[in-house]
Amino acid sequence: MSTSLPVLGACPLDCPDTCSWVVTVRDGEAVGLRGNRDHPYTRGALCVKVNRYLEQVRSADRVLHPLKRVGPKGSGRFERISLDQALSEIAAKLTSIVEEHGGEAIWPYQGTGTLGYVQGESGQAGRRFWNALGASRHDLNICARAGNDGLRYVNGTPGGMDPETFALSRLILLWGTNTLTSGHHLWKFVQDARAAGAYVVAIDPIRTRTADQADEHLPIRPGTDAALALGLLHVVLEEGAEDRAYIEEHTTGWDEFEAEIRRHPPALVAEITGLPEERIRALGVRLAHTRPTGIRATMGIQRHAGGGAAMRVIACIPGVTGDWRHPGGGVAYSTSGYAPTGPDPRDDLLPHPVRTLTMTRLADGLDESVKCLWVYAANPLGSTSDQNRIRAALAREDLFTVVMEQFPTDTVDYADYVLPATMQIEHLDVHHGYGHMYMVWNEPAVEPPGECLSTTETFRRLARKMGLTEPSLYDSDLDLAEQTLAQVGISVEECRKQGWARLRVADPFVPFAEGFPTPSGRLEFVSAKAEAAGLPRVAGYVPSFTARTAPADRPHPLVMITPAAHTFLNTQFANNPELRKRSKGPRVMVNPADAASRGLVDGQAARVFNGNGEFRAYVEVSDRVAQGVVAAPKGHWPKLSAGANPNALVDERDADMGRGPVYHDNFVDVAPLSSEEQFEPLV
Ligand SMILES: Nc1nc2c(c(=O)[nH]1)N[C@H]1C(S)=C(S)[C@@H](COP(=O)(O)OP(=O)(O)OC[C@H]3O[C@@H](n4cnc5c(=O)[nH]c(N)nc54)[C@H](O)[C@@H]3O)O[C@H]1N2
Ligand SMILES: Nc1nc2c(c(=O)[nH]1)N[C@H]1C(S)=C(S)[C@@H](COP(=O)(O)OP(=O)(O)OC[C@H]3O[C@@H](n4cnc5c(=O)[nH]c(N)nc54)[C@H](O)[C@@H]3O)O[C@H]1N2
Ligand code: SF4
Ligand SMILES: [Mo]
Repeated sequence: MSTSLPVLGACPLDCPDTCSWVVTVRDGEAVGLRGNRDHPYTRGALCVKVNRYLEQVRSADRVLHPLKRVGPKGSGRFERISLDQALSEIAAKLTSIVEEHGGEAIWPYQGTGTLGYVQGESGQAGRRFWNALGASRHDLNICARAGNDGLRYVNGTPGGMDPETFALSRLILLWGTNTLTSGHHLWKFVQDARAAGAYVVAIDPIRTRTADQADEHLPIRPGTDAALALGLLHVVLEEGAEDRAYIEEHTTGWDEFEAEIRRHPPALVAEITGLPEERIRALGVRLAHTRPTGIRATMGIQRHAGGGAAMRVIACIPGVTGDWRHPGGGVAYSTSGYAPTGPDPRDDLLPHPVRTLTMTRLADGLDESVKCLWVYAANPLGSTSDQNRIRAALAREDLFTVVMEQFPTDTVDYADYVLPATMQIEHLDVHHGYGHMYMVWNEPAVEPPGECLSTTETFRRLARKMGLTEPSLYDSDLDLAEQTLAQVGISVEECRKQGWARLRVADPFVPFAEGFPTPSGRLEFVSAKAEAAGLPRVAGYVPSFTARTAPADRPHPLVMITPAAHTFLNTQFANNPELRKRSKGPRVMVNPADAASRGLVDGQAARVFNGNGEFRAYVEVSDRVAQGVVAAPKGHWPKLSAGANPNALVDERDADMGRGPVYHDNFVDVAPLSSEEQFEPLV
């Protein structure tokens, strides 16, 4: 009789929750996957997506062998070649590119497919190899950068509340975040708070499933959150509820910030945000008199031209109310500020200083100076802005493109070589959740199928092929995990045995009890660093592109938001038949009035378009979006959706900070499809 073995692992996906999971292995095969009940934050539940992770692992679609292009770029026509041939030919090509054009002609385009310290984003896997070649630096700013920067100007770190302390909050603002879709484990703590009498408010242009569960929903006009924050603080001042002692002891720049608040009375803020003045006042009064108030704001809020400024002003709220004094008070954006930095990237290996290329600016960046695009754990043709221009750039015959992938994505179709990548149960890694305070271990549970290689193993083998002798390029996965854990004083034994380990912080954790890691050591309402970066000195309202464009100047009348899809994780799982079915296909949510004026009815196929391009989607007529706003979830693969997804419409334009993307800040329009244009019904 065969025996079953439980193996502890971690969900690798770009999700704040980083679940600890248990794989059941029988006869060398993974036969079960469930959440680890012992994990204090995720407590045994996975999610609708990852419950199907093993289907993905076993999918007939998986890339299991190296592929070499035989058709034109974009055709997705390949021949299978041996691993040795693939690595030899790629190594030779890399060598010749470096010799002829210099290392900077290489763009190592790493994405968020896995967040691991060993194999993925958190540890900048591969960077030592790229440094040894003198490759261009890749700025992975696609997700959270504008918000991180906004928070840093105020608090000195993007780190804030420990999300577990929301159980202690008495007012909870879920601000530009769709908790029940994009990191649902927080909900238990929200429920605990509620059981103790907390009031929960969702601030979101869309009435999401999270907003449905809140006590109150404020359908704010997109890109106007900083104005709302100032308006709420205006009411706090009217109520005389600012914490003068806290302001005095722990903040700088109050006089200037106070003046900024005074310029935003609720009547004006009602005009800017489209929210009724009475509701702004009522929430302001609650905020004034409820301690602790916990604000959960995540990445949705900062995918705008004024998104960095929005997070900056929101970060100032607890400085005024003194909420940082209390567990359960403050702002929680990401806990990545407390995480280890990961293995030393060995920038000393660089032969000379190199340029930085920006992830959000792929179409612009892929000029003639780039001779090699190396894509790993990323699917830019599905996830990056201005899809049509990326497609054109990837079609360039003299661009040498290598894609390390698990699945035949749209991006893979443009590769010269495809290298098969392992999935999480097949390699070792260690993780940190950006929505909790734990390190999570991932033990390999099964052997890689076919000729799949992990990220680290691929780069070790290439380094050997290229004759590189630097010893740190050959560090083992276990070494890299140990280097990471050592930074936070945790042993491999502890993390591995239990599957997780809490960061060495107090419980409950009150982050700024000892002061702020800013230049002044205080919370900075006014920032010299911001000023030096060409930003406003005082935290304030910067309208998004759509919010600041007068109706007469709008190229198209509707504002498009492209939020997280419940059934996918970015573009991962969008090729899973069941999840695709549950997603109800590519769709666009349109307000009844906007639908009526365009002759659109529920369920009909339509084109959504602007000057950048178009995509096709089924219309969902719903008052969950206000008139003038449409919502189209991210993640569908273009090639499974009539050739494009919402990113065909998203401008390659910078947010106000960190060159972040502007996924929720574009004008579009929607029109019915003619009968000849109908696209394939869903599987
Ligand atoms: N199921 C699922 N979970 C995911 C992901 C996924 O694709 N699917 N993606 C993961 C990743 S990569 C990330 S970064 C996180 C992102 O998670 P979230 O931060 O939740 O990101 P979004 O879904 O982009 O936006 C959240 C909410 O912000 C709202 N929003 C948009 N613009 C504005 C605005 O101007 N003001 C306000 N107040 N709200 C606004 C949107 O309507 C949306 O409901 O989630 C992770 N979790
Ligand atoms: N319209 C719109 N677009 C968005 C967003 C939005 O809100 N709206 N959100 C943005 C955000 S927050 C993010 S983080 C980005 C994400 O953008 P990307 O970083 O491009 O992430 P994915 O689209 O998930 O593609 C990841 C790919 O990596 C592969 N992969 C997974 N694990 C591994 C591995 O271990 N090794 C290798 N080699 N490959 C692996 C997966 O199969 C998948 O194809 O998308 C952004 N795109
Ligand atoms: S995607 Fe998030 S909620 Fe789902 S299993 Fe992974 S970490 Fe957990
Ligand atoms: Mo993200």
